[in-house]
Amino acid sequence: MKFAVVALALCAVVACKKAESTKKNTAAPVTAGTVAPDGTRAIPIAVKKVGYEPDAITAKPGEKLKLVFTRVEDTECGAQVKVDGGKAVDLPMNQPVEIAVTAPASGKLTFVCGMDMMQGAIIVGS
Ligand SMILES: [Cu+2]
Repeated sequence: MKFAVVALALCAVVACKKAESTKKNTAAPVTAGTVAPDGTRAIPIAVKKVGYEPDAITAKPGEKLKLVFTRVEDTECGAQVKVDGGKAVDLPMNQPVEIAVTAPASGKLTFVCGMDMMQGAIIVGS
């Protein structure tokens, strides 16, 4: 129990720092990725202590995406990810975990850590 409280406190500190740096990252959203023959775009996302890299990804309305999360740094915070308010998915260390999503018609689709602290978003542009 005590450990959980400490982990949560650490997580809050990281999330706080992250909130500041997110503003910078959002200015240059990632448009890259590998497009499969069926049109699905795979986007590698590294899960680090400071958050998701990239944490802002632009997509076309309704675009089919495959988010490939890889937890590369051992952080309690990044051990699980929830995409678009879905259920928490475990992210083992250094093991890519693919999550298929469809970009919304407009606005954004967010992904967060198991504790709703680290955040990233798929941002729909034209
Ligand atoms: Cu967290």
